[in-house]
Amino acid sequence: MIQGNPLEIIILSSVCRFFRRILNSDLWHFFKKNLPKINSINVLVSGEGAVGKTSLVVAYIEGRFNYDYDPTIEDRNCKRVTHDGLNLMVNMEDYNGEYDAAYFERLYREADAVLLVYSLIDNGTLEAGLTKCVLMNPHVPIFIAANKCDMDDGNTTIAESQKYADNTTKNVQGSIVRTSAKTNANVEQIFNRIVIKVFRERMKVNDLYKKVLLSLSAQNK
Ligand SMILES: Nc1nc2c(ncn2[C@@H]2O[C@H](COP(=O)(O)OP(=O)(O)O)[C@@H](O)[C@H]2O)c(=O)[nH]1
Ligand SMILES: [Mg+2]
Repeated sequence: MIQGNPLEIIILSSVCRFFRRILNSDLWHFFKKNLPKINSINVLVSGEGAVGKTSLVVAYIEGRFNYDYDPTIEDRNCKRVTHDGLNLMVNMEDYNGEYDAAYFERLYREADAVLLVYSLIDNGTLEAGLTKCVLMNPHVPIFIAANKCDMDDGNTTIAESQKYADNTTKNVQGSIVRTSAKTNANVEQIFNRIVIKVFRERMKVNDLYKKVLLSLSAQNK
């Protein structure tokens, strides 16, 4: 039997009910999931060894070509960008294929998009990279960079590769982009496509989300 002033009990139980309703609401779940990364996106840069993943990330962040071959251990790299008046942070996880399955799974779970890199001058790197990627069953968009285009004299047709990729998974976004970390060709463009796609999807989910982002961007100016 609860002792106390009936008015206090009524107020207390109303307050409890109010909080329970908030905790069960869709909006609460949406923010709980997205608040920690409200203005950032995680791009998993995936692909076979030596196709140019690290070089593309360095070219995107620093605008320079990474001449020293440096097998990646684990690199989390970030770049600030503005899109549609919003200040955003792009986190790139540069994946080295030697990690165990659990680690690979975590990277895929945390990713908002995958940038699958293959080398135009290394046959089989698209098939091998995409097969591993699809095995993880990612529910996120996959963008494909055909890298080292400075070395193929512009001769390699990517029509076959595109057909192969589209037949392998429906998550492939648009057309394969020919890139070169060495000449910086299309590097900014492919990351921009990823940013735009991920944020458009998020904006669709909730209008309030955009308002929060806009106010965060205004504060950070
Ligand atoms: N010519 C040329 N070489 C590249 C390009 N991207 C990477 N490389 C070279 O390819 C090798 C592997 O690059 P790296 O970024 O370490 O590959 P990762 O293992 O996929 O991270 C290095 O010697 C790079 O200098 C590119 O676009 N053009
Ligand atoms: Mg690397």
